[in-house]
Amino acid sequence: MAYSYDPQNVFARILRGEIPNKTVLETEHTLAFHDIGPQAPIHVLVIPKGPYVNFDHFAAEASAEEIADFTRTAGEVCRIVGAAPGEAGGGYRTISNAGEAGVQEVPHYHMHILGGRVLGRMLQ
Ligand code: DGP
Repeated sequence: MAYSYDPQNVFARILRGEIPNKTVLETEHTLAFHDIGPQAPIHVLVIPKGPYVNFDHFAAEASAEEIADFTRTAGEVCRIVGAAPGEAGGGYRTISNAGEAGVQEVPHYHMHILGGRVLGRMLQ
């Protein structure tokens, strides 16, 4: 499948430094920052720096190094923001919306990390 990446999407602009962000953690291949419209007390977005539109694009075309970096960074973010399940009030949910059915707003792959309160049982 051929994926088409829009370099003007808002996360590409954040990565280029054209739009400010509240960074939680940055590595060689990954950036994690607070969501502009948090849906929970903890709401962090984790994005690869590479031009991938969604999870299946990232999974298909990112290098093993990028995937490992992304995964380890996301896990580290959970600990940094106090959402790791072993901590008091800890626990979190990860979500990645893709495409029309997933109601994806920004066409640059991102993982939402939500926590800081007891989340609803159902996905919406
Ligand atoms: P979605 O594509 O539906 O998975 O969600 C995109 C998320 O990106 C949404 O929760 C709001 C967030 N967002 C959109 N624009 C900005 C921005 O300029 N800065 C930050 N930090 N977050 C943004």
